[in-house]
Amino acid sequence: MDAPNGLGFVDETPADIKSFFDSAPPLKNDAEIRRKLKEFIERNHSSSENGRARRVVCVTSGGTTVPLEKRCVRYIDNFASGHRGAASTEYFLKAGYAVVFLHRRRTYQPYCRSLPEDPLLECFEVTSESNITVQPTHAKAVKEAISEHHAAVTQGTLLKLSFTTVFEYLQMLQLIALSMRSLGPRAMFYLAAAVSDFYVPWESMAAHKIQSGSGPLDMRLAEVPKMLSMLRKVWAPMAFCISFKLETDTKLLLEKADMALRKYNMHMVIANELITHKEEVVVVMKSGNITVRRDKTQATADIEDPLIKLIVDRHSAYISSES
Ligand code: 9Z3
Repeated sequence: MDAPNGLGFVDETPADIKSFFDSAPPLKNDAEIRRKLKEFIERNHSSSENGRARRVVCVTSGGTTVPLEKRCVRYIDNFASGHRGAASTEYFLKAGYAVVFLHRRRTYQPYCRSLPEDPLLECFEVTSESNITVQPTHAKAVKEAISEHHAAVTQGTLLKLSFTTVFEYLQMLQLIALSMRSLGPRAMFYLAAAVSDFYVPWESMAAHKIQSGSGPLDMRLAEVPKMLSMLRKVWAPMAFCISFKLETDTKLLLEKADMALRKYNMHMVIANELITHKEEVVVVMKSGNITVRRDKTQATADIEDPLIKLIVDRHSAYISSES
């Protein structure tokens, strides 16, 4: 057994994964993240909801960046606003789950989705020198956002952790998975973050801002090693694992989702197309596919509402089958 970053790799860790973690810049707030995770998992491990042991889901949200320079001025980004992750977090909390919300900094946050883009400036009004009030048009949304968020944080069922780069994301995912391992089948991973497929290895990255003026820039990107097999086989083998597959070409979508299901032994792969991802997804499972659609008769309905209901049902069946 060998353990870079103190994280407990096993001997059969593939070389590309080992070298990714070995060369990644260490997390700046590693000790604080570990402490928060330990407290969160310990608290929720022994707590219950409606007479059953509490379940814990790690929801990943937003896109990872790939820095092109160590003192980063430029980076490659991935499409994802974080809306799916933030909405799903709300529905998981409503269903009694504790949620580790691993999100890209400054993307959508749970309970703030219905607020305007610039909430502080639009929602509030200065009424006197020492008073600020909520504009009546936003009062309901602001009140709900504050009280529901406050309830989740004070009950200790929501832990928010943020990332920017693919290096931070994968190191944090590993830390979370290793700490959730003790929950067995009660743990779930819902991997909605859009993760970079290619990156510049830290050791071959320019230290300073890349200079222009000497013609086109040639850059070779390495493939980000696939961590889903590590998650399933080593980090948290009993957890219920759901990954997402995003494509722009309809013809490829289901085939690629099915391939991911089998190759990484996922319990579900949620297939979505870029232009319709808020309206329709296909949940791909070994037992068959189920299409989930947003209720179009209600303007404010989210697709995540029926989607999380389906997932919670399947997770319940999984827990029963494993215990
Ligand atoms: C997704 O497919 C998500 O559903 C979206 C959500 C990113 C479309 P928004 O955050 O969008 O609400 O704006 N996430 C996974 C995308 C991804 O990178 N999947 C990888 C792949 O398709 C597998 S891990 O290869």
